Amino acid sequence: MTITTPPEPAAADLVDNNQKPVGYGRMLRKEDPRFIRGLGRYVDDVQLPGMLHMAILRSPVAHARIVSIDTSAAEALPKVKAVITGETLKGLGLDWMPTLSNDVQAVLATDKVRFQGQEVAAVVAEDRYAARDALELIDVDYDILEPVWDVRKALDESAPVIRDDLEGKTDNHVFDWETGDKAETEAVFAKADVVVTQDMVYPRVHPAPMETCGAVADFDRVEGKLTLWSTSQAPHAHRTLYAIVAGLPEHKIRVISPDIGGGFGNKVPIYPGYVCAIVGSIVTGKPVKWMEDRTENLTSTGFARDYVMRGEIAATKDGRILAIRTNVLADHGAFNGVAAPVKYPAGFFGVFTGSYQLEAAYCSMTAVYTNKAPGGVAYACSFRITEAVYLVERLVNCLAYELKMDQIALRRKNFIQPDQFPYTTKTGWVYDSGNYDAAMLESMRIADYDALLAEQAEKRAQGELMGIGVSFFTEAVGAGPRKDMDILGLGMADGCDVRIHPTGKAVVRLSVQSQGQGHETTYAQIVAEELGIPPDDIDVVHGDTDNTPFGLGTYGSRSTPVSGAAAAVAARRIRDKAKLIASGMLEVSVADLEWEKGSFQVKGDPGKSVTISEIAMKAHGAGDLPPGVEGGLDASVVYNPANLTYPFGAYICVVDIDPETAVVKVRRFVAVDDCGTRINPMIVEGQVHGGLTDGIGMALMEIIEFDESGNCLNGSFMDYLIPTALEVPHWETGSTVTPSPHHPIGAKGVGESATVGSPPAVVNAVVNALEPFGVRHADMPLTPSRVWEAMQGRARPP
Ligand code: MCN
Ligand code: CUN
Repeated sequence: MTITTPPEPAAADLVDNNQKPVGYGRMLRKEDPRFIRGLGRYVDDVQLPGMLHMAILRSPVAHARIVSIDTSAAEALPKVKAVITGETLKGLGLDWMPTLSNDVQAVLATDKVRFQGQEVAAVVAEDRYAARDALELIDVDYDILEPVWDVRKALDESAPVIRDDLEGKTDNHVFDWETGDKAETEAVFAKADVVVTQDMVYPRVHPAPMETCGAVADFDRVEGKLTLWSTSQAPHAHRTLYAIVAGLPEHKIRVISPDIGGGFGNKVPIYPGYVCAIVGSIVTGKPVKWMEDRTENLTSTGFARDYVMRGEIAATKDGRILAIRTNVLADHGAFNGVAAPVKYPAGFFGVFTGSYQLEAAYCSMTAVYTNKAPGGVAYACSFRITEAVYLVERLVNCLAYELKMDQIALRRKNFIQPDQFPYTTKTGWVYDSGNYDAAMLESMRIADYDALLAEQAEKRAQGELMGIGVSFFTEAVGAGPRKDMDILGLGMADGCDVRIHPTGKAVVRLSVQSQGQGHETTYAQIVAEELGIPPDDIDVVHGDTDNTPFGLGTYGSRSTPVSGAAAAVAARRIRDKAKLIASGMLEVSVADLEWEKGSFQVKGDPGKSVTISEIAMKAHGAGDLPPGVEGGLDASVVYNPANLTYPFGAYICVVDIDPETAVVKVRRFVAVDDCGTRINPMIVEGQVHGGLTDGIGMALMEIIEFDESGNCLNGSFMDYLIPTALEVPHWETGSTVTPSPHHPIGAKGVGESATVGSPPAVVNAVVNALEPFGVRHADMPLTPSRVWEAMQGRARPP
């Protein structure tokens, strides 16, 4: 077995935190000293005087009418301070709340429960134990209804109507959506030599962040001010929604998201628990803490995927791809709680055209309600690009299988070429920049693709099951241009304030919010690069609506494309102002000054210069500034991106399958990512490592399933398997750099790239290994039993 170790970073690439001044490079994370010593401050670490604790009673059944709720025994428990039901909330107009996609969701059920785990009542007590004990004493009489658990039957005439709360609703239909040109696509399919059709399922999975969701609500009756610590990826957007929903004045709400133990999209929605904690605090006049347990997180919070897809690909017999067509059935659970820009009911699934030049493309989709938890957009999904990339990358391999063509050769023949960018796809997306073949070739070089093919031929001759799987993805991240992207009417711009103190130290305030991505480091690096101030002298503040500019938060890998751009532009504005001040200090005209990282110097006389800290002192200090220049050295930018950024990558996965047990072992994984300019290559690699691990999890073991009664079968880590160090190989990462032409520093987002790109590579590898059995497709998760069934010619959908 050969495992290649990636080359050590070149010395020039390594950045010492103390080396001054510095900018981009492999700087160690500024947040790590606190995290690795257990000194992070998470929501559950918040302790306030007199704080009470809340627990939530959840429905044990998937679908039932609520006949009655008796809370008297619970209320009689000595330590119990309040029991809240849907009826309590109804009095406040809070029994239903809007979701992020213009649906409504029950905060606490009043009429029916619509999924197992749905919130029914909340108890506020002196401690967590008493609150939990009290839950047992609440008596709910349920009239059980037939559940809709099979998405394929949700639209049957006989299916019970889940959302009878919606006026005039007589079925379980959520929306229909289409993109591309149907007639044109039909015409291209009609003339194609080869058409390959494949049904595939992207199963329901869960982001399962290490920290579950929770909140501490503190309503100050004197000030009339609500402070809410919550596990939120979007504190500003949440605050605005609380203002709108609860009718609280927005300036009297402060949302703080302290350290977050992983989000992965799970912490984008507003959950009933947050609202109940707020109501609990208003009712009791005391701070109220609510933290979910693992089962609550897995069974009731934002899931991901759950797409049943039919894909069709049309090509010439020599492997020129002509068109792709797909029909999707989307399971949205009991409430449409998808968090995507409102114009995009299916998120950015529209990029299912992939990285290829097509003559036509068309997609139609139907979304339905089922008796399952709401969600849909989560788990590093890039707004459903995970599903899109899986579809197209599986289809390309099905085509390669039918044409008996090499999977890489087929891709290379069809790539969009460098001189075609900006490239408008058949579904209307404008890819900003790319050099796909370069990334593909780099992945082949690292993997030594020819040697792998030779090894596979040898192993096959001996009856061994070795598989090689390739995927190539293009993502669309950085939502987005406010002319076409908003969430509930809030434009998707994000902000950054940069303030330079008199002594030259800086504070950077961001509207985006880190959940582990290293923002405290990388935003300091962006400003350091622009201003020459050492990153250790730059503090990054985020996750507090009272202390940061408004913006829509972190998801869809949008922080770097949006707030990252804002930080660079703000720093440049400061540099422009610093130049004016420097010209006064040096008594030369602005035209005679040149910027040397960290100082302005007189052209041709480097001895005459002023540093950025000298300028900062002057900006705040005594004496006149040049005419028209105000004191201080601050800048504030709200960035409206011109376009999304389109990172891409080439992945090669090598698996071995035990022919006796059907256990899949991922032996090698090569990932070449291109996210344009890399601010901190070490952090980028960390993001990629995490995403690749996600990909192995989804491809091989993760699934949220339901039985015929609508019971969730994966409510604990005993039943919801996630990958550990044992299942993942030594990652072999590489890079190419194709800057984004419209981003001020040429950076593209990367946080979700590997989660998006890796599942098809793993599945392609497993299916490739099973080629001797005549297997063209098998659905995730490729557990030993599913692989075994595929080997017996009985591949089954989940
Ligand atoms: N970066 C860089 N150079 C680039 C691009 C990014 O150095 N060209 C750095 C950024 O500065 C940032 C990190 O990489 O520190 C990720 O940046 P970006 O791609 O902009 O993504 P976001 O910061 O917006 O993070 C969101 C993304 C999403 S949507 C999910 S889901 C996910 C992911 O990040 N959730 C995560 N990665 C995660 N990593 C951790 N540890 N925890 C999560 O919850
Ligand atoms: Cu879709 S998961 Mo990330 O966008 O927070």
